[in-house]
This record gives sequence, structure tokens and C-alpha cells, in this order.
Amino acid sequence: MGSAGALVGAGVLGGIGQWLAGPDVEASRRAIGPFRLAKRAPKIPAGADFAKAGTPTIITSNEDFYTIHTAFVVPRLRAEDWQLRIHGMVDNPMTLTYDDLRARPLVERTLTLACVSNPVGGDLISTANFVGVDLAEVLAEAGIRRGAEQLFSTSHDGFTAGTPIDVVTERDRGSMLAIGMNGVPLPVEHGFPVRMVVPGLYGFVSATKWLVDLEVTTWKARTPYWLPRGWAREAPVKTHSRIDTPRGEVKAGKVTVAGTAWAPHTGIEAVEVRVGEGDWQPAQLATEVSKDTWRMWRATVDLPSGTHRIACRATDRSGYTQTGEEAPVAPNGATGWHSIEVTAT
Ligand SMILES: Nc1nc2c(c(=O)[nH]1)N[C@H]1C(S)=C(S)[C@@H](COP(=O)(O)O)O[C@H]1N2
Ligand SMILES: [Mo]
Repeated sequence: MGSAGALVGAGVLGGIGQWLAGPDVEASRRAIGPFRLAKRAPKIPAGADFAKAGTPTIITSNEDFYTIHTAFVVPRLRAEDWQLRIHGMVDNPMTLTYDDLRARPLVERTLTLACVSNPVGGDLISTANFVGVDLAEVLAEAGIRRGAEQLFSTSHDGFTAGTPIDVVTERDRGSMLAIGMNGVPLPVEHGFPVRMVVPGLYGFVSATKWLVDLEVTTWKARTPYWLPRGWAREAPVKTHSRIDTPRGEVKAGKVTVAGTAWAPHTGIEAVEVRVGEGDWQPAQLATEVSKDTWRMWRATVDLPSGTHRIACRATDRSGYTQTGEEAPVAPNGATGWHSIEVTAT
């Protein structure tokens, strides 16, 4: 980690942050090599997207995966220097190194991650194949004591999140200490070397990047970063749908409307569309990948010439249908139906 190497990095990537932070993190990433997986994610089934009609693909590339963090300069931690302390209300406090994590059974899971700041119709949502260790298993080894309420996670840059202990310890939740993303070590901006991912919860309460400390504690004892800033303590991802196509002008007649719907860890049951104040009509759903991933849909609507507003709404597997009532993103996620205006000529 000589300063000369860091300066070269700054020149190549054009980031002063690299120069400020020093360690050659890309070299550390490159040295990691392929992961040996104990369990691969099921292959994405055929027909899981309507990308030809304009929906996203199920897997978002690492380049296109949305990025949100408070850090002005992205933390640059080398895997070989990384340690995770697990402590607080546990019987067996522990400290894990990167090699400790790699030596455990590595699982791969296809998971959709969403940001609470995503406005209706927004794109702060992506899906990746995450590789890592099962967090519930690690916490079971640590031995959670009675009375514990939150898993308080701290990033190298001081960001903190509080995740309900009953959620992260659920055996079938699939919470992870993730080290890989779409076949490679986590990109630096997505939390290298290790981050948390909890299916079904917004990132700000669960997806701590550049993770260095996990404290099992009560809600009273520790206050996560966003809580005093007007955001909620507990924040499951709200059921949503979005129209991805068409945009702008279309030819009058039969028009394909297509988009995305998500209800992470619950699953999507149905999507409906309507034109103007017309009846809701069912959309065709793409093949489901799992309840933890977004689901693509399409529908054909009849558009006479003129300007139309097209809206969509999703129903999840709990039977809940998205409310049309509009709520802002704070404190726990926007609500409302996404709609677009198209002109048919
Ligand atoms: N260290 C750190 N981790 C963080 C955040 C942050 O600001 N700092 N933001 C969280 C939020 S709000 C979201 S939505 C997700 C986004 O993860 P991504 O950038 O990989 O998409 O990271 C979470 N983890
Ligand atoms: Mo977020």
C-alpha cells in the first residue's frame, strides 16, 4: 500500500478519494479469485423477463445496480485487513476475518434490493446474485440473548443501521453477510469487502456496506443513522409496480405496456393496468424467480388517438393491493400508483 500505487490509482480512475484513502483496494479485490459455492442460486428460468418489451432483465449488472450511500469518499478497505466484530447481547462474541467468511459454506441468492427513497416510478431498485454466508447461522453461533431487539450494524465510514433481530434470525429469511455480487467480489461502491443484505427490508435498515461491527442490542441502547433524521425504525419494502414502457408517443391501436413489480420476501400475485378511469385489467406475469425478486409483467391495451394516462398496481401474495393513496418517501417508503402519459397518433 505504498503511496505511489495509490497515486497511480487516483490518476487512472480520476478519484481524489482513492488518493485520500490510500490502500490499493482494487488489488485486494483482484487477489480474491473465484468463490467456491456450497449452493448456487437456481438458474433464472426462461421467460422471467419481458426485456424485449422493455422491462429490465432480472439480474442488474454491477455497473447498472443503483448506488446509495452517505459516504462522500467511498471507504476503501482491503479484504486482508477486514475484521467483523460480533458482540453485545450474545453468548459467544466473535471476530471474523475475510478468510473466516470464505471458509464457511458460501451460498448464492438472487435478491432484489430497494431504497426507501425510491419515488413512485423510480429506479432505486435492482437485483443481483449475492454470494455470502447466511447471517442467521452466524448469529445462531453467536447465541442471541433474551431481550435482544436490534442488530446494530456499523460501517467503516460510521454509517449505522438497525435491523429487527427477529427478522435477521429467521431461518428462512435468507439474510446474508455478502462478499460477492454477480460472480465477482463486491464492487467497492457496493460495500467491498463485506456488506449485509436482508431480503424484504429497505437498504437503510439492513444493507450496511463496508460492514465492520455487529452489535446485538436493544432499540433503546443504540440509534441508527437515519432514525433521528426523519426515517422509520422498521421498514419492510412496500409492494410496488412500475411501468417501464411505453414512453411518450405510440401508434394508436393495440399497445404493449410492460413493467416491473416487487414485494420482496412476499412475492407478487398479480398486476393490473388501466387506461384513464377505465376498468383495471390483468397483466400477464413473467415466470417467477422467487418471492425475493422483482417480477416482470406486460399487458396489451387499446389506445385510440389522443392522450392517455396509463396506471398500474400490484397485488402481493399476502393479498394486499397497492393503495392509490400517495405518500412521500419519508418515513418508510412512498405509496401510490405509477402512471404515465402517452400520446397515441
Ligand atoms: N455504509 C453504508 N451502507 C449503506 C448505506 C450508507 O449510506 N452507508 N446506505 C444504505 C441504503 S439507504 C441503501 S438503499 C443501500 C444501497 O445499496 P447499494 O448502493 O449497493 O445499492 O445501502 C445501504 N447501506
Ligand atoms: Mo436507501
